[in-house]
Amino acid sequence: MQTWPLHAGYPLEILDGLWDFAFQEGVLFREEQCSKIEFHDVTTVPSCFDLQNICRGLRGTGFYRRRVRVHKGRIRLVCRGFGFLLSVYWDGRKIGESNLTYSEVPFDFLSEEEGEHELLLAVSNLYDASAAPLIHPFYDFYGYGGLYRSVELHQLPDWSVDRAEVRIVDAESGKIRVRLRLSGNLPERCPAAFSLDGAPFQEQLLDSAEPEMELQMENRELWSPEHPVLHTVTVRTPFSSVTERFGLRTVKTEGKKLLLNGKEIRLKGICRHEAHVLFGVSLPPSLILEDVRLLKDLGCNFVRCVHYPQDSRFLDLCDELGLLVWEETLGWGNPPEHFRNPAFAAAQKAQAHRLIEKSINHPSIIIWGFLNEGHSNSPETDTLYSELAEILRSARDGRLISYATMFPDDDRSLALADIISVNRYPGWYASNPDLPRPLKEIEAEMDRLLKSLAKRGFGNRPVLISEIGAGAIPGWHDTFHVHWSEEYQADYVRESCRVILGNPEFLGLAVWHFSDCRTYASARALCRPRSLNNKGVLDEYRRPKLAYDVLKQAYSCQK
Ligand code: ADA
Repeated sequence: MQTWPLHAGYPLEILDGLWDFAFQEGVLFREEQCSKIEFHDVTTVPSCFDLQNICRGLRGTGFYRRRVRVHKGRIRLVCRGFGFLLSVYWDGRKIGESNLTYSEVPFDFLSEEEGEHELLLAVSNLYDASAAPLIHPFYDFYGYGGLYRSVELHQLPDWSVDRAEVRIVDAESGKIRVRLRLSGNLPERCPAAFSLDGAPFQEQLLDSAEPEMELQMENRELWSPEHPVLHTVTVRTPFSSVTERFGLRTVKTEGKKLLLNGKEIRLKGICRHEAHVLFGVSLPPSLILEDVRLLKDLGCNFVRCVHYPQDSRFLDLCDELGLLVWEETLGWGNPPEHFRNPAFAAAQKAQAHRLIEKSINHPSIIIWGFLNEGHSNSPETDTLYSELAEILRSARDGRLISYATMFPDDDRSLALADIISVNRYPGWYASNPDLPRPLKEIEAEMDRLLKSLAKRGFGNRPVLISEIGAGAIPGWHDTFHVHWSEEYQADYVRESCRVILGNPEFLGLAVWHFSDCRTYASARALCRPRSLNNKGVLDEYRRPKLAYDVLKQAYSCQK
């Protein structure tokens, strides 16, 4: 399915559909395997191979093969999302590899001949800290293998305009700066024409080393969750054109407040893994749309996209239907030893750059995050935390930087964050499980947290509770409202909203979690029944638990 931006002027094929497929268990892909593979199966792209009969739940390498017909010249293959380690072969020749699990990655190369060619993609879902350092088996979400999202084949002209990145210079007056990303054999001066919101094209001659232009919008309507007004800019060059969609809006903090278009806004949010038990992390478009509708129905104005870069189709819909978004790099509870691994740091930084490139024009994204619950109280994490904050901040695009910490009392990097985001589960992972009223822990912990942050000098920063929640087994009811009952979860969500939204010291919250989703049974047998993280207000098939209506009620009462 096509997402923004739209490309024109050259052939672009989306290679979704049936591909030849073979799977080798337990084997991390090696070059010499390539020619010896026998293909007896087929699979669909996109999908997770380890959800399919042939290799369900297994770890190894999946080989995808198909033939494509192309011109002689520049080719770009775009893989919009895969896990974990991808190698790309063209007529048996390696053209690239990537370990940026969940990122959108382009591979540029030359086709020497016009005609049919063999494309082979090898994708491994084996855990390997040096080859695929971003993902680890202790993460609390299932690591699926495969080509999760579409693969695209761009037959590029001699030179092309690939992206037009829009920076808002002044939202009120409608002044924007458009920076082009060009590729190929560029002339020194690029003739270009641009059109805003479909108006007649205007010509410009650009310096290809600095292809930037400042433009003035006629229609200056602002984007907001209530009025998600979107604009377009089309940039035409002699052989290609690109149309980007964007919104005019400002986001900044003022003391403890978040201002959207100059007005204070509080965040009523939820965390969402892009996952479903039947589809893994390869969601069909109808389900993505349904998820966005459910988020709107809940009364959310904010979604924290956990814990990796998300499908552009979801982000497109957040732009269109008006949801504020937090998007982050892949990470989960990473300990100091990961920070000592240069491959981990390099992949994190590369993924942050990819995040910017992919998502730069989404007005819905207001926060860029990284490294969920990394061990940010350890000195060994300092460097990478500041490097990631710097990369994301350098995009200078009116977004805020944050990361979810679980060490608010001794976190070393809080000064880097525009918004202090804390994950907390008082009364669920109760400090005193014998307490007859564990829900009381919520208010006590929130008060304690604010005091502790103030004591550490962060009393004047916005504070977001980036996770809070309780598990419930769908359909399990209990008159005592004990842990795991739908009743306890509903009480928990009600109390969390009362305490957090009722206290203006908090910017808001993102309830953990949208829907139940798969994690590992083995390591977490005692706290992850059904092998799912059961803290969804919806179950794994998007059926509401009691907490759904409670949350909806809490969010609809709060302006
Ligand atoms: C953490 C983590 C989540 C999830 C949650 C839980 O805060 O960030 O991914 O694991 O805990 O359910 O305990």
